[in-house]
Amino acid sequence: MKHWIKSFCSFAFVVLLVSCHSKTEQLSMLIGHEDHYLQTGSCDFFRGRWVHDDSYPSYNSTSCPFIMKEFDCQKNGRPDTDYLKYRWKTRRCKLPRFNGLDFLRRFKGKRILFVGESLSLNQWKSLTCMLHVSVPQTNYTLERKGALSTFTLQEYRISVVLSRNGFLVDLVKEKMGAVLKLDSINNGNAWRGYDMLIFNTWHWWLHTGRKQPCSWDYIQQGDRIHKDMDRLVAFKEGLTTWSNGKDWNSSKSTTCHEETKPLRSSTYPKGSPPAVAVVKSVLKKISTHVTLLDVTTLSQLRKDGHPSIYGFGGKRGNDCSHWCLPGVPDTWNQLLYATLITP
Ligand SMILES: *[C@@H]1O[C@H](CO)[C@@H](O)[C@H](O)[C@H]1NC(C)=O
Ligand SMILES: *[C@@H]1O[C@H](CO)[C@@H](O)[C@H](O)[C@H]1NC(C)=O
Ligand SMILES: CC(=O)N[C@H]1CO[C@H](CO)[C@@H](O)[C@@H]1O
Repeated sequence: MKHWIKSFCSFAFVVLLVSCHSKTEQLSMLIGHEDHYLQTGSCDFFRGRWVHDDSYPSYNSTSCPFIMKEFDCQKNGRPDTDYLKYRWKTRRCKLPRFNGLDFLRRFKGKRILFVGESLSLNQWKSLTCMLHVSVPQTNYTLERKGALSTFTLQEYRISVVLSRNGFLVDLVKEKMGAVLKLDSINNGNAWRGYDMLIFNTWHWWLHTGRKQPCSWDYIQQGDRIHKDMDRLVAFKEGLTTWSNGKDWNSSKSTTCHEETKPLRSSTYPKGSPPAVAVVKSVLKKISTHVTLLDVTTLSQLRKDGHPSIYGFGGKRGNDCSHWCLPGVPDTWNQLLYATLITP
């Protein structure tokens, strides 16, 4: 267990592929076209810096009854609180503050699906908490069926759903073992019928076969079966399959421990993980309503935002992959909201 967590930490790069697609004209207009993916309107929401703001956090974890233990760093005994008080400040333009009530009114009747691994869980949980605290008197339901978790606010007929899926492309159990099929995406059938899809994949691609219970033993590329291959190449291929199939996409990453302050700069000294370039190159080739929520850099700057020893598993865990809530994923959702409401 300990060993697994360690490798998890050293592979802390993650690409949060966020893409939105929708059946409705209103949403497609909001989301725009392919050349839109790096910038929204004239404002690039993804460049800026973190500034101290005493009006943050925008909610207290105690007011979100369904927050998960692994993200509730304050409850888990994290002694410092400064990390809660940062706001993402964009260059040259104003980023709208997240307004849960406005979100619920605009997207009344919509079904929103997050697809991905545990960072999707982190973002999904953040969004459901942010929506709940904006209408605390409104009844909600939360149910889990297999890999699907659904948060519903009946009054607004809105569902925010999480589908746990590490690779997007298919992972199939065969006689020889679990095969990751770079060319196959039957998974995608389950994504139909949603109004908005938000994808996130990457860090599972870095794990080797036996380390993870839900990982692969072989990778299949066309007719060829590989015991292993260059992960970035595999990632690109899987992503291309996904981009040919349905709708999606964005990015995000990290490393931590005893970090209580963000980096003050607006760029990350070590640059972006190579997966980001892969995502951008795949995205360039696609033409539907996909927006990249390019949150990699802004998250890399927040080395203070991880649970470290105040997450799942406590001192033995040292989680440098996920994020405390309230925290950085709230900003991803603020950016999602800003992207959706900006013409
Ligand atoms: C959250 O609320 C609890 C209980 O009201 C309070 O003790 C705690 O200080 C609050 N945390 C923050 C960060 O404001
Ligand atoms: C919320 O649920 C409770 C218990 O099921 C019910 O009594 C109440 O009327 C509901 N409130 C609203 C606003 O629907
Ligand atoms: C899987 C998926 O939706 N891929 C989409 C990615 O975006 C490209 C461009 O929008 C679409 O063509 C794909 O359908």
